Amino acid sequence: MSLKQNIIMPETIISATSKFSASELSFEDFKKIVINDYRIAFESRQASLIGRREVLTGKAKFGIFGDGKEVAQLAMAKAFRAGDWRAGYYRDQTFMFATGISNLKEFFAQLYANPDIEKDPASAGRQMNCHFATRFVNADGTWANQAESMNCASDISTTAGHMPRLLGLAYASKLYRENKELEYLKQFSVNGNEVAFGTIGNGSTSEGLFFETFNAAGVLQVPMAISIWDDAYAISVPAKLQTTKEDISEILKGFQRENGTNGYEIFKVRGWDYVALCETYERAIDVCRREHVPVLIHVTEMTQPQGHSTSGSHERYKSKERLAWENEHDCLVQMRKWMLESAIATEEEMDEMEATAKKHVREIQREAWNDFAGEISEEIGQVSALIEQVAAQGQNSAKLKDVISELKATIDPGRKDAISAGRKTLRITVKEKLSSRQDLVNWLNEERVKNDERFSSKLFTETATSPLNVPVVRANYDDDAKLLDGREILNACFDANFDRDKSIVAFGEDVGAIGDVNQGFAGLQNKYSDLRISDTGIREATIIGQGMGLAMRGIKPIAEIQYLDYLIYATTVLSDDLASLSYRTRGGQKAPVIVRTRGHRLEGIWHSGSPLGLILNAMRGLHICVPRDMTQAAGMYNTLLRGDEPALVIECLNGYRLKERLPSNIGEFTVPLGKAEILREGTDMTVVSYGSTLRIVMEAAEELEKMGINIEVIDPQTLYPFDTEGICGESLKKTNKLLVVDEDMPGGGSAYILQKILETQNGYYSLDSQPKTLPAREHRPPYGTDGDYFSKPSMDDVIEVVYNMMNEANPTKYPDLY
Ligand SMILES: Cc1ncc(C[n+]2csc(CCOP(=O)(O)OP(=O)(O)O)c2C)c(N)n1
Ligand SMILES: [Mg+2]
Repeated sequence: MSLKQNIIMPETIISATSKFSASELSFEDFKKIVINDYRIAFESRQASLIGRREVLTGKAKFGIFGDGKEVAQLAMAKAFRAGDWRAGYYRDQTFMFATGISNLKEFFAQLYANPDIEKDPASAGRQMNCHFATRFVNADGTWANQAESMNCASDISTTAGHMPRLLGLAYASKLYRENKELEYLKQFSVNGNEVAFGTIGNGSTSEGLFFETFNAAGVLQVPMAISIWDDAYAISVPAKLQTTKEDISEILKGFQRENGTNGYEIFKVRGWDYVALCETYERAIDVCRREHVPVLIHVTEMTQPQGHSTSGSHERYKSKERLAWENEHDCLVQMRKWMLESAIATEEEMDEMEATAKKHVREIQREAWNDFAGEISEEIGQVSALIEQVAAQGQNSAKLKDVISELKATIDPGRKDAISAGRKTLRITVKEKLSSRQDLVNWLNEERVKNDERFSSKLFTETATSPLNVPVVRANYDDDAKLLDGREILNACFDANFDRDKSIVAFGEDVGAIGDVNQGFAGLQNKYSDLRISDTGIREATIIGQGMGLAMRGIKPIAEIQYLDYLIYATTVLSDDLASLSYRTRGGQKAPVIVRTRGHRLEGIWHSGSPLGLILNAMRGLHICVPRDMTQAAGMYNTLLRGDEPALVIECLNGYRLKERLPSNIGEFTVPLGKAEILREGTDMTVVSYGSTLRIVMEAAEELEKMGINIEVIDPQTLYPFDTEGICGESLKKTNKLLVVDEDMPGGGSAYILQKILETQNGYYSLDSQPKTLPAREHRPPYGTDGDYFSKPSMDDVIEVVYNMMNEANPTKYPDLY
């Protein structure tokens, strides 16, 4: 029997890395492919070894690597096609090298935190090493062609945090396959044939996000392929303390699809068995792609040759026996052994290849370091020369010489050192008027602009199609405009938008069949199909993830969270993933999800929340819209659906049955983001409020008028961006008094507004009395009308706070109330 017959040659080896068809593949060709695979894995291992050393010698700050996981990733790469997606975690460098999505040079650039997009396209130095991403937003803001490229959603460090988004990436393929109206979006999909590959560590499967995603994908039957890299540990905590029965695929067996049921195809394979891995991936991905069935590939017996990360050593917590077992079952050791036994290469050939690979990786690492350090060294040179000139011209040359020598003595200096030396020089010479000092100031100013771009840019993608650039269209009203319930106004708005743009979808709990709990979507599923308006399980985190994945793939999702109080269940996805996406890729990726929810006062502890402080602090990177009524909400949806940045819209829970006039251009008019509106002009005090408290403030204004107090009421409409024209600050110039009313906790949303008005808008300089906030009490609102009255700001409260501020300023005119 020939060797060729002895060796099973998986189809995937043939199709992924060569043009050959199975029948044409000779043993020589096969050998070449395997040897090339081994070289990729070996180079990847070298990158891990060198990477760790670079951290331990101080050139890089932290390192986490894919050693011990290489061979499975070769197999996964073979099954990966153009148009496919990966959402994974920090162990996947070998997959990235094998597919060509990334390379060694970029790997090292990111390790050093090189802020140049060209050098680290994944994150421009913003993310820790092995956090991968492809850039699918072009420099001009347009979408790259995703159907033709291999795609990688930007990784995050939170374990399992990427899973909800993986669901959405897979769900997009389902919509592209089943909804023929989407065929015009050719740059995103070819008939939904794409698979979304996910990777996750064994320990991270303990997270709720993993289980939530897993179940949702089984329900939705989406082409999602989850690989679990199982090395039996999660840092120091062994499988025994992580997973029931210490075996994740064993306990997930109930998800296996059976005749006539939905569910998964589940595979289990050892992480050092190259042939079995290639076969498994070929079979698993084939069924996933063709049938749109989610698959689980549990890859066991993986190792960590260097331990978890550079933060510690695994000798501390692994037994000698375990360490010895890991040495023996190292996937490279096993693959090498198999190659020798199968006569794919001789020992000498392997040795030679390894020596060349080692040298190659070393060279690339040096180049990456020189790229990074070279630029900084130039800046050090520039600042040193400038400081030298200041020293030569002024009175402080001795001190400045120390600054320069300290700078020059710094080992592996960063930009921080250059800038800090310049700033120190300015402090030392604060009393000197020197032209050279001005040169230094100019240089620092120029560098500040560059460093702002490097380190602080692109919280939003800021493309030409940003919602901030959507033209303002005023709402028009016919003379006989209908007076409708607020929910009907929204319904008309959604109807018009779904009709206009076939890529819009909406989903959430009770959104489909009944058209949401307040009937904003009533009747629209029947009209537009359940591919566009659909129900989901009770799974807030993956509702947002579903939205994220869709939005990344060119579909425009409205992802609904039933009540604002339940947004907290989705906070990890909103905060860690969605809000940081543009920033962490420096504008290379976007996910314009519109999160729709309803909140503020209604009834009880979990249906009356208004946690704007939490939202504003956790979700910078989303626009935060707080419409006072449904018409304003409709205008905001019209804006957001024409833009391409993520946003949260919080409708007023108690506003759906209040009557509003229907604009004749309900699907067209837009409410611009960041545009505050003066609802009532006044001269005595500026009162800023938003959402449900605005109506109370307006009612209080009537009463106050009768008491001779004339308040100006301003609705910022969006809290992020906040009043970009400074209308609040301008108003203070007239009234000199400021009150902010909301129903968040003290120091929450109202404190944010104070900071914006007093500091950003310089409102402080216009005040003649202490600015005040009138928020809710520090506990959540109890159930019932009295619970609301005694814990949230009431009309009485607003009147009294305003009156007392007037009383303090002029007690004669406004005597004590009581
Ligand atoms: C939400 C969250 N909790 C904790 C951590 C800290 N942490 C980083 S990696 C890790 C272990 C992950 O183990 P596993 O999923 O098995 O992956 P492995 O590193 O073993 O490949 C932990 C606890 C984190 N990054 N995110
Ligand atoms: Mg693990």
